[in-house]
Amino acid sequence: MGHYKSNVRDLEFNLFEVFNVQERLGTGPFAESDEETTRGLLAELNKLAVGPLAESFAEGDREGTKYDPKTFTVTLPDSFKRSYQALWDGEWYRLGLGDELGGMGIPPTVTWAAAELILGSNPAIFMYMAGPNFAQVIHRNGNDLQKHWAQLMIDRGWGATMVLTEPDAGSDVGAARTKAVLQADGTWHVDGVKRFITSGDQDITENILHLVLARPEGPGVETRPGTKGLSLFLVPKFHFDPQTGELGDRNGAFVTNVEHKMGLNASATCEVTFGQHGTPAVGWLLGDVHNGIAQMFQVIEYARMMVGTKAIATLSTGYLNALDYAKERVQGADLPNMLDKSAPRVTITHHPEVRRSLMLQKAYAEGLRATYLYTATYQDKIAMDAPDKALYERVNDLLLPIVKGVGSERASEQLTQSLQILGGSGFLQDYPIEQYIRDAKIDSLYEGTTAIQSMDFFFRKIVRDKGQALAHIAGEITAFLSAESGNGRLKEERALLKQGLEDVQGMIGALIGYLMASQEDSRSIYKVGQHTVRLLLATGDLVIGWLLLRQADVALRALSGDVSARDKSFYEGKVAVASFFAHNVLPELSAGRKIVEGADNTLMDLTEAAF
Ligand code: ST9
Ligand code: FAD
Repeated sequence: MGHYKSNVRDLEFNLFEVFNVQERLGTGPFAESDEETTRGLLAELNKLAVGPLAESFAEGDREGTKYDPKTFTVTLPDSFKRSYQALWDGEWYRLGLGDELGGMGIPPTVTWAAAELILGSNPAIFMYMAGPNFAQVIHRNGNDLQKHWAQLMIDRGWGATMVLTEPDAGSDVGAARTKAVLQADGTWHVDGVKRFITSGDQDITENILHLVLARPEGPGVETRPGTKGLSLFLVPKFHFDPQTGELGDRNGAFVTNVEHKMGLNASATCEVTFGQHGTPAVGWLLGDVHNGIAQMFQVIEYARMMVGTKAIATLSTGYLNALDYAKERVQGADLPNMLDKSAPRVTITHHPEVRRSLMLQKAYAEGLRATYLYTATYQDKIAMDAPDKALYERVNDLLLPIVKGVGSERASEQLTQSLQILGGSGFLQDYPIEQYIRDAKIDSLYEGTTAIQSMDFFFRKIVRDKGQALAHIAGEITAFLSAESGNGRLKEERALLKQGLEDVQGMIGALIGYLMASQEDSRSIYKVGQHTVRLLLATGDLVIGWLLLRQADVALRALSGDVSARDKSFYEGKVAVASFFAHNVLPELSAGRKIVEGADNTLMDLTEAAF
């Protein structure tokens, strides 16, 4: 058996029993899809994920990428390349594409469910396959010729990168110094050093198109500071015939270093130097407009959803590996018999602490899966041009930092608990969890650290939005609370959820109060800054608690009818995990609210020397 333990049953439960994607299949942009083919698609991809894709997961880590500074090139392990090829040959890159570029015509919920299988099995493969999706952004924003290039990228299987970060411009993208100088022929010469660029080079695709943020200059070009002064340039690794895509000379974008990392070692993280090795790095302005940061955010939104889903996928396989181990490992006596030295030894699933930990891992793995799929339901509605599309876009925007920020933080935290279940064995490379932890840690760092996600969540997605998207979600939770069902079985849990909602609303109220007060006393905003991560995580817990209870509701209804023995256990697990989370996690939100309401600035008054 390979390392990857997928959970197709839970994916299908979310899709068809909770979020009713079948109501959208066969309609509008998804006219060609139906339930049977969707289930078939997941089954087929699952076979690939647990087999050929998972096969190179450990070797990709141990062997890693190889960099040759003489030729500025990166090579990948052979086994990893075979896995990539299997995914490409199956045309799975079409999953996320719209019809105009040969997509599969399936809703985003199904796309992301499918993505989970790849991301849980071998996430670096998914990242190398960014070309078609980035081509879609080029197609959406490009001029007619660039739209054609987007199609070429897909037809010829090119790779792609997103190039923002520089040594002095990480979270603060607007500090970027890389410039692009306008040439007489209308092209631009990009000049600067970017670092930490994922898939900056590889030996699996014939060409790579870099999407580069740089500051434009030249005759008639206004140079502005900050993110709003950045434009987005298309900079190929090799020049190409604009009509046929036939490769030409090497362009001046060279990988000048590859980082040695804690994990995700099959994914090449590169320093890319533009125009400083004797060859100009020629670029083309995307869509002929200076609107770089907004264009790049179209890529970033995909990538943030991807990163959250990656973390959640890894947590799920970590939990399932730990569960399998715990069911086999015999150690110690059952607690009531602890004083009887000759009592029979039991599997560790009998120990209350092991059970508690496994149930919390299950809650976050399944609750976060429900969270990213719930988010994707809004992407379905957006794709369908639903009447309230503008609101749904805001709701999707509000949920993204939860998927990315909460998904990555909870995955890291809970994966260390998955490892703990294996005792000392968990520390060994004989089991995949130590690699999961190393590979998943990056998820709270790239695509905007958790601090950045939390500030985006509060300042942009709540305050600037005037709370509209937030009110929509609160309305959904309130509607659930008032729709009494489940024969009163979840009464206490609903009360706990109601309290959780009030606590999160209380936290937000307090933070808005500090923000308002900062108009008089500018230092008051520090009180907000100290607690945005707390708010993000608390809102995540609230959404998870709610979605688990929604699932429990569905499960209780299923249990009142005829179900197979296997389904009975599945549904009972759903009820149990929702109740556990409500009783063991949601009450913590009240403490969080107290802390936020009692915020002061002593932390900010302290001198650096006192730390
Ligand atoms: C990175 C890549 O880390 C790591 C992994 C790469 C993996 C690649 C492969 C991916 C494959 C994906 C495939 C998907 C496939 C799917 C299908 C699969 C089957 N939302 O607040 P302001 C815009 S890359 C939207 O003033 P500051 C907006 O235009 C590096 N737009 O910002 C705004 O203007 P306006 C990642 C937003 O203070 C403008 O920015 N690096 C949002 O100037 C200015 O906004 C980072 O992520 C948003 N949430 O700058 C940087 N926010 O206001 C992190 C801003 O008029 N840092 N805009 O609308 C930040 O995000 C900062 O907050 C900052 C601040 C840079 C935006
Ligand atoms: P910094 O911005 O220096 O942050 C350091 C610490 O300070 C963090 O804890 C951060 O949360 C905190 N901090 C910073 N600013 C604030 C603030 N205003 N308020 C509160 N806290 C703050 N970039 C690309 O462009 N393309 C890629 O493909 C890409 N892939 C990557 C792959 C890997 C493996 C890695 C490690 C990075 C990658 N990155 C990529 C870069 C990544 O997006 C950045 O590392 C990330 O945005 C953080 O920037 P930084 O590392 O400079 O940290």
